[in-house]
Amino acid sequence: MTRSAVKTPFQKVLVANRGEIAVRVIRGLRDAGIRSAVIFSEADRRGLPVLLADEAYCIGPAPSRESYLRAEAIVELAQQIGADAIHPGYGFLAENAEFADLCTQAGVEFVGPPAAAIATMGSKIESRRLISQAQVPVVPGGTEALDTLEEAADFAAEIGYPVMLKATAGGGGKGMRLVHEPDDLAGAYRAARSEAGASFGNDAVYLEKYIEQPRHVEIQILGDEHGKVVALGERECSLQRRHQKVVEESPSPVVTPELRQRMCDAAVRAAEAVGYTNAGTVEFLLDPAGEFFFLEMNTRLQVEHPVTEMVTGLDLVRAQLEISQGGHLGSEFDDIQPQGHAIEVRLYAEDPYHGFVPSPGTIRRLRWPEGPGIRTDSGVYEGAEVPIHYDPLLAKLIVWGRDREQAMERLARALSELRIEGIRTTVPLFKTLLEDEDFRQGRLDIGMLDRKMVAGELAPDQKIEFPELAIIAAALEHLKRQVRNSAAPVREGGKRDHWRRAARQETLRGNRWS
Ligand code: MV4
Repeated sequence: MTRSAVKTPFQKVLVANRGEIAVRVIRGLRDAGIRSAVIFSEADRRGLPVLLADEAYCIGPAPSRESYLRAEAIVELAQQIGADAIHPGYGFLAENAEFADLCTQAGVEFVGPPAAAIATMGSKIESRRLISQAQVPVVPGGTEALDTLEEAADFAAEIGYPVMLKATAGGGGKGMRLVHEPDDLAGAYRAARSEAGASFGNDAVYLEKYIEQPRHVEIQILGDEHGKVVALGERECSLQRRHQKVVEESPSPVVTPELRQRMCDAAVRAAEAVGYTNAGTVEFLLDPAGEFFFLEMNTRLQVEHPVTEMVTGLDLVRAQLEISQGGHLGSEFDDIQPQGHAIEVRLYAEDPYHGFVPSPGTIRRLRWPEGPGIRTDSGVYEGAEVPIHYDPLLAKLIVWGRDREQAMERLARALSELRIEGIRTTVPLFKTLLEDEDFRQGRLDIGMLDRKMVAGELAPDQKIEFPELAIIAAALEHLKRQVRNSAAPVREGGKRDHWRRAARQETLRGNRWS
């Protein structure tokens, strides 16, 4: 990228985030030779970002409202320490138009799009209007708020059931209701409005046709401040639960070069329609017939940006920084084609087999996988505390292979090397997922993970690798326990389960730490 003469280069940037994304941005800054400063809450005093940044400033107590969300205090801090810009990461203040505005007013560059673009994309009906005018296919439905139940009923009858009620201020599934038939509309309409009101302080809702069994495919875009917008290909993000993505990959197993071109062109038109600059993501639903529809735009760097980095060779944080310093997107960003295949799995401090309840605590042992095609983006280290106050994403494991098969092989290897002890994580889920035939074949849709979890198809401990060893180990374990508990009677029920569990534990013990 070439620099503009208008803006002065950054010397110091304040990272207004925590965890793995703060670490990612700090790394980008160091590569670019820019000094990094990071904010932290009292709960994150010993966090990895604090260790890695050049400067670190406590911004308040643990609750986000009193720390990472203190817009004014963060901007003031940036001014005090002489930071030229603020990088918001994702979450917290990243998609807050007022915060972006506040930065600009204070003469601190906001590393992200203009406040107006954030605001426009924050309104679902406004963005649908603008974007359909730009010849981007949007999900069939309305572009007006439905003020009465009667209006909603008339419009639903017109577009045909099933329909989806959505909050105009929404996103992320809040205030959203699926309605299969006219009899269910009244209840859903009331529920959607009250949930929207409670969540967004705005209870306006509109209607869309419901798209069945779609995939979630999104396009990464970059826009510079001189009118150039480029698209960097897609990420397949269908594997999610409750609007929380779990696995992402690029390219999508079903996107052909021709479809990619059309989706990329549509994403560029969507970004241009709102005067977008910096990094952004245009989300689409891709239906089983191969038709795609604009869903919403995320006006930030996303969690899953590394899969795009792995297949394009680009550094998106670096690109963001260059764009914010007035840089031009050069020809190296033109006609990007994915090279090989990347898969990311999100390592959450959550127990996937108990409703994904958060599992905070101390990471007692930690060993990252290494070797060809492996990347870990982490916010933790051995001995670190995982606080309860924030999103439980610990790290992301990203693998690259020449094709999807090799990426899956390497993911299996990486997961077999990875050890995280002391807290529960989503790691065992990925091991079973890699053995799932639908996943292996790339047969994904947005409901797949929930269906398989409910059906118990991704349950752990489905196979014992060395049956003979396991039986001997189990017998030993059983005898030990019988001796230990000799006063207590051996329970009859669940005996087989107990044996299997003991066998499993004993087998695993054999190949633990050196
Ligand atoms: C939809 C849809 C089907 N049809 N809209 C979920 C969150 C919000 N961003 C939009 N969402 C959806 N909108 C129509 N007309 C299905 C979803 C949806 C979804 C979308 C993307 C990724 C995961 C999802 C999980 C459930 C529902």
